[in-house]
Amino acid sequence: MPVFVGIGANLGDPVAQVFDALARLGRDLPETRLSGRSRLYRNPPMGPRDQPDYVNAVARLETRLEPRALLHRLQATEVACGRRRDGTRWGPRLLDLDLLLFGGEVIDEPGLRVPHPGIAERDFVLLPLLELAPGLMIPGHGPIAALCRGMPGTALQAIPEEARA
Ligand code: 5RZ
Ligand code: CA
Ligand code: CA
Repeated sequence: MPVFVGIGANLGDPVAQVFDALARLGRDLPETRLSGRSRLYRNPPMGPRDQPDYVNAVARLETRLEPRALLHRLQATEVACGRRRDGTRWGPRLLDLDLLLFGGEVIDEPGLRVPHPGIAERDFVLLPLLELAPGLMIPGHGPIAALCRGMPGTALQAIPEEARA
């Protein structure tokens, strides 16, 4: 099943955190393969503004895990990358992994909503998704290309890969 995961970080060394997360997604998840990723983008925080800029990217996975099992693995990966929840909603974090899309499925269960509820409003999710899968259909929202039309994208700054430490 093709799956898309949103990656975000804005504490510590966010670029290193995102690369660490990508490596772990490809290595530590059972019955799962990392099959692609977008570039990394630096961009200002949405929601609460009193926090550092984010680095965001989107990963594509191929998995045989069930959605709930995958979600638990993503949460375990957040913890493995140092995330500690302080109870603040939308606060700064070392790593945030969001299950964006699970094939073409629509899931609306406590703690598990797919497509991710914020997907259609967030340029830092949509533009990397467009880069990775330009023909993608988002259940309930339509083609990714149509969602990206009218998104300026000027807030997103692609991070050159050769700048990697
Ligand atoms: C967006 C919350 C709009 C409230 C959000 C990230 C409103 C972020 C991230 C960037 C958050 C959220 C959840 N900003 N803000 N990247 N996560 N740039 O997206 O990953 S908090 Br209104
Ligand atoms: Ca998020
Ligand atoms: Ca999250």
